[in-house]
Amino acid sequence: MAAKTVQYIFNGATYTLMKNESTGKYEATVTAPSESSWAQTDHVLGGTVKATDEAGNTTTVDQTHATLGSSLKIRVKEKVAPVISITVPSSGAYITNATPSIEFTVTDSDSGVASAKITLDGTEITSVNKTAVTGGYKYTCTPEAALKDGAHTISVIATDNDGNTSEAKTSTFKLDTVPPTLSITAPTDGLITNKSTVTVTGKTDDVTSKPVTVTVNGTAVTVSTDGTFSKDVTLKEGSNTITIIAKDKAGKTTTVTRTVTLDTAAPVIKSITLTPNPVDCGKTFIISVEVAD
Ligand SMILES: [Ca+2]
Ligand SMILES: [Ca+2]
Ligand SMILES: [Ca+2]
Repeated sequence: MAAKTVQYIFNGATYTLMKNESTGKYEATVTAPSESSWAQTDHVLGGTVKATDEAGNTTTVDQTHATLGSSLKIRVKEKVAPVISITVPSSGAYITNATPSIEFTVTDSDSGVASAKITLDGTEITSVNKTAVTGGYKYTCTPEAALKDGAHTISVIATDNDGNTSEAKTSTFKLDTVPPTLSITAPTDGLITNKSTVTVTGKTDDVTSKPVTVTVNGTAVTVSTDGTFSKDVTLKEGSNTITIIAKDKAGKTTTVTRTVTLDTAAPVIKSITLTPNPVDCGKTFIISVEVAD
């Protein structure tokens, strides 16, 4: 006797199987769900097969069946790799800490993140903290040894629970722990002048993060490609402090100050005394002058 109907109930749909005359088996073509089965019990989807004969007798087998149940379990895998975002240090950043915090996130919208691996300049960082965020994890770590000044590259790859591995995501940043050089060629410190304008000239440089910006008393000045600069400063009568600050792209600064005194008032001769007066021929007398300035 042949079965009258054979049905497959799977993922909320019922399929009627057709008899393959060459094999005698009942078959149907079934489209797998659009989502991974990772979140299901044992990471698989089950199903039910129901066979009915002409007399109306029905046999039902589902995934709990002792011998056939395991044959009904199917693993459904998605194909989209996890998404990686390196947040700190961001690509192109200039930093001043030789053991910086590194942060990145890995998310996967379906099967979920299984693992992530970070390398710094090609060497894996093995001590990484992980906290859950929506759709994945945030990872934090620090370099295992202090970094040298210059460029460094972080690379992260990740794999989801369905075995999809991302392309490597990289971030290249620069460490700069050394402030810029700054030499002031004029004016000399302590200069006293009767000219109300003094020209500040100097030169700056930085090993890691040129170009350097320079301010004179808070005003930005133009720095040539060779690092030289020149800026006229108007002096007030009396003592003037000129502050020159050089700053590299990492934010490291070097400050030089110059004190310049402007004195435009000529001395005043207030009194002149000749003593004794009259004086005897051939004898000495003293001249005494009172000057104010
Ligand atoms: Ca995925
Ligand atoms: Ca620097
Ligand atoms: Ca004077």
